[in-house]
Amino acid sequence: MYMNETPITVTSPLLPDLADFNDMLKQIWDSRWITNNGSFHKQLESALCEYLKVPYVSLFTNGTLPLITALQALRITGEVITTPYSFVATTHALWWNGIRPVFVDIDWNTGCIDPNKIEAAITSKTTAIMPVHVYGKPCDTEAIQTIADKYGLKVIYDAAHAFGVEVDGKSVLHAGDMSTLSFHATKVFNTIEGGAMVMHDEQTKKRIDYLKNFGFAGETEVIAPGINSKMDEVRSAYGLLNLKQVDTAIEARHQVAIKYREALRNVEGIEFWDDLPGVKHNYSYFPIFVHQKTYGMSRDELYYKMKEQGVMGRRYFYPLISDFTTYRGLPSATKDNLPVATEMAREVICLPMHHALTEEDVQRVLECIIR
Ligand code: T4K
Repeated sequence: MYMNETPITVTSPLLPDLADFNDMLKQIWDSRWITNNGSFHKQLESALCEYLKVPYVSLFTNGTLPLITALQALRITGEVITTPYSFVATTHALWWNGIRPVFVDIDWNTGCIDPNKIEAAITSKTTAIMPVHVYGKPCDTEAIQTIADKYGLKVIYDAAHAFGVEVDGKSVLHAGDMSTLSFHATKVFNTIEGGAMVMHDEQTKKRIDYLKNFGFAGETEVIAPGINSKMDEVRSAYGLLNLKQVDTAIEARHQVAIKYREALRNVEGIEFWDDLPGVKHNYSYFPIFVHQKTYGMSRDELYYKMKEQGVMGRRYFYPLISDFTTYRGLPSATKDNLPVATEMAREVICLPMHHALTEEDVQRVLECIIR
């Protein structure tokens, strides 16, 4: 029935006003300073510190390179405990550092790594834990830190989805040794491509700034085999404009979440999460879990039915990272070791969720699911 209508995609980028962006481009052109810690880069770093309520932010060109760089900066080696229920970049960052990923199962109530299962996975080679605040749901950071302290492990959070998320008024980005963000086009806050690392002290900020600039600590000094991951002035300017409208965008997402929850609450066989008490959410994703037996249709049947109607939900995160050819041979990659993650990956569909969804869009999505 909707074949001729515009597809409703899982997300849609938040775009700055073009005239405002043009004004900023003019300033960049006039200054002739287009990258390498320029004026808009500095402004965006300090604006993000203020918005995210954190002391130090280092901008990157995407959300994958700060993960790779964090592991380098902390000299992580051997084995790292991580989650299979994430975007593949999380585990790739370990592999690129020659580190062996050790997958630990997740908690059904959040999709995040289950702290109760971490200790059993620790060996003499374990040096760190890399959890993910998946969908922006905060991990149990206290429990994870307790384990890390007990065994002397570092904690690097992949907070790619957790822009602006707070627990009891405090940013989740304070947890662990470092956190990384993605500002990809598909994220709540985007700089087209982009990302950042959040750290807690000035020394680390300095070191990370060196590492993302080839390791240069001055004109003639290189302190480590660094990489090039500097955000340019054009994207920094774009980010400054988007930051001004991100709260409005998050509130629009919140309203969509309210409508989805109201309509789906009594649909048998469809499960979703409510907001967690004390948590400021960013509504970056809206996952539902399709219980085939009670819903009467499998996740994939519903997924393809939605697609036929032009409703482009996505199966984030299916397949599990541990099921990809690169990783499935690892001892921790078995279904027996990862029963919750395996079930979640089999049942999940992320519904369209973004700031520009109209009432009509929301109804079109819901009509596919409610029969
Ligand atoms: N850690 C985690 C936990 C992550 O989720 C990610 C990235 C990373 C690390 C790494 O961060 P980055 O290095 O990417 O900064 C997307 C994104 O490319 C990826 O950033 C994201 N996670 C992942 C979950 O999703 P795809 O392949 O699903 O995106 P794509 O191109 O299919 O886009 C999805 C939909 O968004 C489209 O159907 C329509 C809409 N869209 C997309 C783009 C790019 C637009 O409307 N306009 C656009 O320009 O991976």
